[in-house]
Amino acid sequence: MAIDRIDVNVTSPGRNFVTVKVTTSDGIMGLGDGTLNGRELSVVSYLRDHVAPTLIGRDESQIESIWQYLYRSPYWRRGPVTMSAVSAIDMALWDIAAKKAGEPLYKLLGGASRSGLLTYAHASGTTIEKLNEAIHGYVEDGFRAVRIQAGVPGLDQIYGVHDAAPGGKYEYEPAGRATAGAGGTTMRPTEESWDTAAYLRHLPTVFAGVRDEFGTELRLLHDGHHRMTPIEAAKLAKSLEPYDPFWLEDCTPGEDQAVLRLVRQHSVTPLAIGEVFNSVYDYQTLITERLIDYVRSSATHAGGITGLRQIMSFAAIYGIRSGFHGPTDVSPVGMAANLHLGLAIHNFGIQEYMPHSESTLSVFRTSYRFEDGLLHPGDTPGLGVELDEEAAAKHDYQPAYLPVNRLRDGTVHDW
Ligand code: KDG
Ligand code: MG
Repeated sequence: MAIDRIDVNVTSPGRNFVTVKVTTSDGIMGLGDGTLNGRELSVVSYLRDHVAPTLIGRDESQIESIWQYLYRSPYWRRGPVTMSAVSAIDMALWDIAAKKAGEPLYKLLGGASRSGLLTYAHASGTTIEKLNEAIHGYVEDGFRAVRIQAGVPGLDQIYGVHDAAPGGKYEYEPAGRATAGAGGTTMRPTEESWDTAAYLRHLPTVFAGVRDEFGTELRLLHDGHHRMTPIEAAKLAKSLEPYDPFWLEDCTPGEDQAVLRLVRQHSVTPLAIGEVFNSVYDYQTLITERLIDYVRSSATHAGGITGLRQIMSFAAIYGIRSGFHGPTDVSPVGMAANLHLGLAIHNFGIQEYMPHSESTLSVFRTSYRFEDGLLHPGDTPGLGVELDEEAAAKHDYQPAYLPVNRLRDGTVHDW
């Protein structure tokens, strides 16, 4: 059998998603997620103009061969746009293979290594009290791990910090949508203020406040969002040690792998990095020198199931575990791909889970489930996600950009 059609769906039920639909000559359909937050249309063009025409007529069961073809054929290897497109096709081909086998995808990846995936939620609050309120909501829902982000006195809006909606849930999407102005649509990433010194002083008090309220058992994670210099990151990692963090994520910009040596020299706080990475080569120094403890990539940005499995096999040799990226800009299709792989690999660590909005879940129907702090991909053949195209068509694409921290004391100060 062969690939007969490749369609690219763009929909915006609350936020933008790019989904590939591959249809085979015997009528089986597979879905793949190629959503790249803030750069969605680049991936759409890449898929429609440069990938789809080259794959029609190929044997859809040759997943590894097609992955290598898409990786090598552009000449320009890697990069987020290319790899998001590769990811989408790869996931769709695995979805098809599992549907043809009549099995949930994890069974084709070696079968379940565990009964469910330890999961962490996103809790945040502008104050420690509000943060604790949000954490209580997640603990009541059964979460055994939470990522904690809090406001810093003296700073206004902080990336990833938002007070929970009534009921304790966090539905914050940091990408700002375009606003219509007199001259048309205004769209540019906003430049926000930041002050690392204030943050470094405040964060240990946040951890102390949460530990006071919840004790020692709850796993606490924190995301530094690439904002620190190496020595600042080392200082933070060391100052959090008394509160036993599960991990400190993106403490420095990930592209400079060697600086993690300095953080490691000063602290035993576990480190996680990689949500902006897209290939195993981005991890070469980090993994071989054991500079991280958790791989943060997702199937959506790191080359699908095939690319992410490559990274995790490499990491396994060095005792490094997974912590796959699962914010709302990874679509339910990408989330399902993460879950199937996570259930199968033996070096699984934890899975991030920021549940999608009702609007998103009315477009994407999922079979994965959350019970007692654990996620499971479900047992529907394939990835277990359906795209309701009629519902998707009701949500037109809306440009949206993530903000950037650049300003300090009213002037540009890049980190
Ligand atoms: O698109 C950006 C988000 O994916 C990112 O802000 C989420 O840092 C993030 C996380 O750890 O989930
Ligand atoms: Mg992150």
